[in-house]
Amino acid sequence: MTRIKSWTDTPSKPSFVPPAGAVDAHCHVFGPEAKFPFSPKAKYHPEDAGPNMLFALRDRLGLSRNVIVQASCHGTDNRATLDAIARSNGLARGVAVVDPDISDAELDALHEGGIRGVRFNFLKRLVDNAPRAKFLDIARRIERLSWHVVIYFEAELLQELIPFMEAIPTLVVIDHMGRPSVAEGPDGAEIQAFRAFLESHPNVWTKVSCAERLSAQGHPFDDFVESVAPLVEAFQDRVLWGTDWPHPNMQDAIPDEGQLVDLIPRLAPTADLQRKLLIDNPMRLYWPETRR
Ligand code: 0GY
Repeated sequence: MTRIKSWTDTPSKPSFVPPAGAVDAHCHVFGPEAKFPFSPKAKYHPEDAGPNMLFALRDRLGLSRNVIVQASCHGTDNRATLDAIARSNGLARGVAVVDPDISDAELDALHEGGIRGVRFNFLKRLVDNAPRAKFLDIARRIERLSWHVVIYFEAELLQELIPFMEAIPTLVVIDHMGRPSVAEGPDGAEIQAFRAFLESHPNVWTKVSCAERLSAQGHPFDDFVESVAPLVEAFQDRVLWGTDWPHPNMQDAIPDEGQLVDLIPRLAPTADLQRKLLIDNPMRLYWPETRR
């Protein structure tokens, strides 16, 4: 497999200055492979994108903290994610991917290492299978740690997954809004279906992220902004934002993170919304012990 480099070395400096304490609540690390090999089941083989690069990007963008989500290329070996968290001086926490037979002691060790959630991935191009009964078992096991579940699926699975998500006892966070089409604007069928789902499920949060994957138009992502800004307004206490750096597996239209940061004031036009999206909401989930 050819190694994929899915990020740019020279992101622009954003015009928008995030409020102090802003959290990038969806990003990943890859390797370094020599220390943390990729899973034999990985569907893509990235170049190394380690913690030093992530923290340099954080600083360049004017962000303060990271939530590192275990990427599918590392399977259920969370060592690269844990290593990055350990090097962050307390400024990163993470979301793990675990096997159903993980022991309680191993879950406790992940908690100690800064993990605050588990991810269930339903994308066929990223994982071989998504065993729902086993996922539910994991969800029940992590409840005692006050973790949450992060779910990644595509829009056509939304209705089918609702009973599964309703059976999850913890808070649920949906990656990238379950990848709706944004080409039709805020009244588009997939955006409306997702909005209805959030309205009827108060324990479900979402990440208003991945303009670069969801936009049919590309930069300046007007279709994404028009479709997603109403969700930020409507669900302002349940939205998170993230860069998705290093943009796993992207080979065309690799985004400039400076431009992604500049979407924030278009998605969340007031200082109040920006504070909720970038600080209050992610801090509540990932650093609940921090009194501000
Ligand atoms: C994302 C999106 C993707 C990949 C992964 O774990 C992963 O490999 O999440 C994707 O390919 O859409 O959220 O980073």
